[in-house]
Amino acid sequence: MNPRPCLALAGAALLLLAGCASRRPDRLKLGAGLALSGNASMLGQDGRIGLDLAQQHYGAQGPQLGLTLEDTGSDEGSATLAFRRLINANVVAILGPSLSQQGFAVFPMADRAGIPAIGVSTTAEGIPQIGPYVARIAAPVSVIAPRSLAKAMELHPGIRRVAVFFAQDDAFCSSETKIFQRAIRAKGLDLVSVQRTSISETDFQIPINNALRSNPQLIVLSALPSDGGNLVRQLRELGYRGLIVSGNGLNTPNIFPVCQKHCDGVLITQAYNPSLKSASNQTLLDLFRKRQGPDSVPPQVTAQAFAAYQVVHEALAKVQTTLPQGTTPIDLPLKDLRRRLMAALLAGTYQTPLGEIRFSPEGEVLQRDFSVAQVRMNPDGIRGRFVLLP
Ligand code: 1QQ
Repeated sequence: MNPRPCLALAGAALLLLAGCASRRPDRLKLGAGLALSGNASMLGQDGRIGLDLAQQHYGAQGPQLGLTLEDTGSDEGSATLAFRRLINANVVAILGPSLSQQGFAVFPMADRAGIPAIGVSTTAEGIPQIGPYVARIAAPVSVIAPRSLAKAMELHPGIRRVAVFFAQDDAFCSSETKIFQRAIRAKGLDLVSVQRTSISETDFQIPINNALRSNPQLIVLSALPSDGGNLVRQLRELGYRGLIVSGNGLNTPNIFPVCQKHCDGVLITQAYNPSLKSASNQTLLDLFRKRQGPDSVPPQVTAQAFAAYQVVHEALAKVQTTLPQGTTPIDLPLKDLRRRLMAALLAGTYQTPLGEIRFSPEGEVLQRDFSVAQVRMNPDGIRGRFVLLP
């Protein structure tokens, strides 16, 4: 065999290798895992829009970020596979997942790998405590849930008899109902019925009839969008006329086609106020309206996903300021960069579309502004709005 071509080939390979070793990627990879399929995709799709808009706005500003988005599906198994792919892709941080039920499975993976993981809409108790690399942008159920109950009592002070429904096979619903039930008792109300449902059910005739036998004046739901939307519709179809308070699981306009005209009147706390006057909210509104139409309003999860991207971007920019001249975050070993990013993220204060936010040392979001909305459906019974109450 003539050694010449072999030598030439080996030389070329060496040159290629040297080239690869010295060529660093031109931007960092930011990972995201959201429920883009399955029941929870009604929430995940809202999040995806927020990430797309943030990528549009922040992606090209230094430090430049490329977004790698994976579909976590709506269960723990699919979320685990998605997070495994993100970890293997050497992302600098991960935004997501959509559901607390998934978060309890995947946050420990990110934490063990030393990758900052920022929950976008995971509100159950105990999420930030999973580990030092876990934080969340979504305010916890303990802060959110009592507000809608208080608003219901303000609107109808005569209410005494309250029934509760919760999906027993979802970590967020089980966590949220504990907060609701505690708040109901703390107000001296009578908890006349507690009905356990499932996120995979769509027919609630039996638990509804059970609850209605105790004549509730208020019904409080902890459910996800698909089961919860059906539950609201069937409560009305089976004759319930009283007030309905829903937890965070129905916090998306994507429930409107499910409960249709029967969504009207549902009370639900909002961690996002679209009419907030701030530069960052104006940025979100402008980008959202350009994409979805001039009268459209970003849903809460869209604003939360946008804010999650924003805090990572701003924390990376902060890391940049601590580096020697001529060095950028991408020059750091990834492990070191992730450690510095997490420390910077927890130390910062951020002006986001959710208002000013900070984090506790444990990674819990500290947010000041909340509102309670009431769903108002259009006469077509298909489209509607979350109207913020004074
Ligand atoms: C959670 C949630 C979701 C139901 C709302 C997006 O709050 O799983 O924690």
